[in-house]
Order: sequence, then structure tokens, then C-alpha cells
Amino acid sequence: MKRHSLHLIAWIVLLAVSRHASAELSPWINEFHYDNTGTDNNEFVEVAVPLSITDLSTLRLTLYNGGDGKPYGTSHLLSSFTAGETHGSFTLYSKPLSGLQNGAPDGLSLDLQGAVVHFIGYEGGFVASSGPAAGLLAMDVGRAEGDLTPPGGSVGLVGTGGEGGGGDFLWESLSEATPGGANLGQFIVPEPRASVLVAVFGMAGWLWHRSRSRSRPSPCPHRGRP
Ligand SMILES: [Ca+2]
Ligand SMILES: [Ca+2]
Repeated sequence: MKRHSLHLIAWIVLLAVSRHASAELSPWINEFHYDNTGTDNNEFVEVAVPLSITDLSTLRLTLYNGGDGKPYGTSHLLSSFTAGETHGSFTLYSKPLSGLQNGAPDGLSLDLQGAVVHFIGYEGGFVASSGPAAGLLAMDVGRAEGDLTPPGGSVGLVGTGGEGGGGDFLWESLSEATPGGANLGQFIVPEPRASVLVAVFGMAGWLWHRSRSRSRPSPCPHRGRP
């Protein structure tokens, strides 16, 4: 195969993979705390946002009352959150949210320019009747807080992966809340597709190097001899 053909194929594959990778990254709700023993303290929500989303005002968190499926309180643009750690292709943003309802059930929705990207319920699931998630089912995270929860606890995603909304992680009750940081037992790693991207870059470089080596004229062993 000619050199320019190899180069063209490599770049076509590279372009296809990079477009796919950039299109798939999605933000997700990563951790929250809403109830504890005595007066509720340190209530907050944490969201993981891809580095590719630079305008945080396009992301909005809405609090849902599971009893009637309607939003309550005011919605919160991610631009009002505080940036924390960056892991892989995501930065964790958190915001203290005093007054998060205690179920059961209630929920949180996250939308990007009006399109819901993550909708969760706690202490049960429910269908939203209005607001950005109208008609959508809030899936119960399966973990709850209550009178035995310490003020410093939380419910958060744990495990290893890079797609929180897509199911890489599992919800767990956490003894120590980490607003703005990776959750205890959570490892946010680069997308598998990012690894593919690196591999394609490597393949393109290797093909380029090999084609150049083959096209280079061999030195004449007798040059300069009498
Ligand atoms: Ca509360
Ligand atoms: Ca956290």
C-alpha cells in the first residue's frame, strides 16, 4: 500500500474516533447529601462536568418533589457551583443546597440546554409531571439517608469508569462526603474511547514511520571505494 494511502486511512479513522469520543461525554450527578441525624447540615449536590463544556450556564440542576412530580425551590445553574478536582476528562463541581427535601421520594435532574442528561430519585422512583424532566422516570438510587446518617455523610457513586450517567458506577452510602473531590472508592478514569484515540495516534505514527523508512534509498555499500 502506498504511503499516502496509509496516511489517509489513518487520519480517516482518527477523525471518526475523535468525533465519536467528543460527542459521547456527558455530565452526571455524582454525589449528594440531604438528611442526617438532628438538624440537616452540610446538604449539597456534586456534579461531574466534561472539560469540553466550558459554558456552565448551559447546565442546570433542578430539585424535584417526588410526591407530585414537580420542581421545588429555585433551579441552579452550574455556573453558581464551585469547581473542585479534575479527574480524567471531568471536573467535579459542588454547591451547598440547604433545604434539600428528605423524601420519600424526591429527586434531582440535570439538563444541558433543556435536555435532561441525568434524572435520579432517592427513597423511591417517580415520574416528573412538569419542569425539564416532565414525563421522565427518576430512577431510585437505592441508597437513602435518615436519622442514623452523620452530618458528614452522603450518597455517591463509587467504582471505576468515565460515564456516571451511563452506568459505570454504583450508588453507595458514604461515611465521608467529598464535595468537589472524587468519592470514597471512586476512580474517574479516561474514557475507553480516549484510549482508542491514543492507539490510533500511535498507529498513524507507526505507519508514517514505516512508509518513510521503506521509501528511503538504501546506501550503496561500494560508494567511495576504488
Ligand atoms: Ca434535608
Ligand atoms: Ca465527591
